[in-house]
Amino acid sequence: MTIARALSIAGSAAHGSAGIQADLKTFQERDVYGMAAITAIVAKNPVTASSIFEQPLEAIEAQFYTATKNVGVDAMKTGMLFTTEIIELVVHLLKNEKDKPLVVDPVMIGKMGSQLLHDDAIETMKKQLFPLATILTPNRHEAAKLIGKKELHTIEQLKDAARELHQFGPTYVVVKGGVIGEKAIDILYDGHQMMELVEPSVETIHTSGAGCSFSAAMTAELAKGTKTMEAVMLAKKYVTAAINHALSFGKGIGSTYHAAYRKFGEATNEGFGKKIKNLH
Ligand code: PXL
Repeated sequence: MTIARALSIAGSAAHGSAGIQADLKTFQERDVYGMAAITAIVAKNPVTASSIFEQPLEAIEAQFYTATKNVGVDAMKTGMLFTTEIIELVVHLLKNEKDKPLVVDPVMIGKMGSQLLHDDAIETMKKQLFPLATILTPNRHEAAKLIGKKELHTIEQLKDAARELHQFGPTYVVVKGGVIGEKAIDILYDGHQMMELVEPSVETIHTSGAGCSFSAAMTAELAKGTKTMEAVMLAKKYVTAAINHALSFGKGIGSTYHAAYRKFGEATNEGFGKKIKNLH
């Protein structure tokens, strides 16, 4: 049997909703063999301050080679990269796998406010990593910061940000707009066409891991050979279901439910905002 293989180079989120944990769960859900190179460990629960345990560069490099040389990859994704040194190493490593699709999720701040990327690493990420990306997937806050704006509020502002970020060299830009009015809107731009991906918004605070899972689902589809536009649209359906069936564990911001698309199928308008589940 053959199976598509995907590698995530990202942080470990001990709470299980985001980071490497979200990526591996999503790869599994999308029938892709998942691998991980952990850059840092974020140990927290949603109500306490987090600690970040950066991993040594040799450990990151060894994980990358284990995955790419012993197993092989069909697509890759980057998430939390934390420092300039880690970005420079990852850029160097990725050049060995240049022909493989790459999703770059420019993770900066966790849902509870932990800083997952040093401010002084932003320029290196823009200049060195963005040009390697097949898809660049900032959320609206990251997109604003990357183009030196305070916040992006309107769809037009999201589109302008997508145009500006495309200049750094990614093939596609997806700006994850989040909720705008009654809708969850993302912008997809390929340098020519601007598309709006629209789903009804879900009324929930339990969205931890949504961004990671969205970009991981894109990575899984690219690993399987799905064309980029279709990969993004399938990923949007996957993450909409995951948010629609979000999990609350009783404290703070809960988790997107990574298995929701498989278990409950495509989200519909019916019951939106009412499907918040508390399994514990
Ligand atoms: O949601 C962004 C994110 C990414 N990566 C790691 C995280 C988080 C948020 O908690 O911990 C490792």
